[in-house]
Amino acid sequence: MPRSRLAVLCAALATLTVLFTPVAPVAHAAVPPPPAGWSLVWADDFTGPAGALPDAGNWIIDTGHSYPGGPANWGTGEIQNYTADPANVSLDGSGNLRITPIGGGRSWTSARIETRRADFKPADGRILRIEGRIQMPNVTGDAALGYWPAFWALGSPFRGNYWNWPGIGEFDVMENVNGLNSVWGVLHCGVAPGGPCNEFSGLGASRTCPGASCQSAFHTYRFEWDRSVTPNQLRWSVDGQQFHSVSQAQMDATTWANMTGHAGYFLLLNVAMGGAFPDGVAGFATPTAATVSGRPMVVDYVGVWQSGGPTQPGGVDARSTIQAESRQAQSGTFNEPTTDTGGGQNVGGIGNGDWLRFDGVNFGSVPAAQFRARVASGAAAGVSGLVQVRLGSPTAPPIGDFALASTGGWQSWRTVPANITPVAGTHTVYLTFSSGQPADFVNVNWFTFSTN
Ligand SMILES: [Ca+2]
Ligand SMILES: [Ca+2]
Repeated sequence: MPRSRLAVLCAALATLTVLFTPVAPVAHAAVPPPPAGWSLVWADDFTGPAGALPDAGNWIIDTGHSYPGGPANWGTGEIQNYTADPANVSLDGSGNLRITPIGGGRSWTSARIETRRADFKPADGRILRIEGRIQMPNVTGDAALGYWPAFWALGSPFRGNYWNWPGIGEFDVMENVNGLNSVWGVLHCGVAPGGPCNEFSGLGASRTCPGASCQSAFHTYRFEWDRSVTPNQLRWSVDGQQFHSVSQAQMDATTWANMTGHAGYFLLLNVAMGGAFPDGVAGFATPTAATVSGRPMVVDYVGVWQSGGPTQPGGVDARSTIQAESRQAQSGTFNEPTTDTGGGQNVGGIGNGDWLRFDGVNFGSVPAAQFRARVASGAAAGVSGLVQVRLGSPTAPPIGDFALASTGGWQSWRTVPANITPVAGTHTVYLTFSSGQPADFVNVNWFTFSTN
């Protein structure tokens, strides 16, 4: 629920005379492949027949004037009735989604959709990129009064609660009102009114679209949540040009944790009509009798990517779940089926002097200081040993270890943590096993590393 904001800036922008050369927008582009070292998390290219609703496997269509039991008028004062009518929301048959407000006076319909997935969040030490290629409704001046297109994200705890905004967090990747040639990027957090995000305005910035106007052409709107730097950072850009950022250091730890510590975010696309933001910028109630019907927001694709992953063939992300049986080399062990959650195999037959080798384990630029392994043991009473992590050689000094005795059975699994000497970059990792007695003492299903 984007809110009114940045009144001074808005007033200045509202009086700008905008000059631009119309450029025929490219109608359709494929979802970009991941940059080198990145991976695709999720995307929708909006491919399908003209008139079809967006893929129900990806999207929930919100209808009416509020969530069930949620704030009236979606919490923003917007006046439209959202529908699931293809006239308001449908594919165009050329690889785009169209969200189209229809109406006049104070009676309007439009559409709002949100992703079923609500877990968009960067892994520890990684960057999450949320991006959409969008042409705003192609309408300006008095005819555009009240148009409020948006591409944004809400923290997953909002779904089903509807009264915990803004603590759960809101990232406005792209917002625009009244047909102005400007994109707003805004963070909402903390408490309202006031708080560390200066609600109800939020922490925002805006700029004109590069080249052709926001209304006359597609532009690429991007938000990044960067957990690879300390302090963490949020960044907004249009066509690759950054225009806003917020640092973790700008707010207290509790506010940041409430905004980022949950399961992640879901994404929304909508075109509202009227409400606090367009009214505040216009200085009067919108829409008006001059507002025209039927100008769609056109969305070519929405995609989510994450940085990290293997940096060499056969390598692996240190922060992923690394299966023990995927080792490139070993000594003294065997693979066997496991009944642990997720199935697959574990490594068994592990005793003193055995080892497993993993090539190209990428820890990234932020050092990992924690090791966790999924282990089980059916060793006899009094039998125990050490699970050790070493870099580069099975005889290098261990960077961390933990001791294990019987867990109650060779398929009785538990996840055991250990501190390690912080490590960054890409390494060959050895798990080595040490015991003062000859009997096997541990099975390993998987392991992983994290910052702390
Ligand atoms: Ca497309
Ligand atoms: Ca396994």
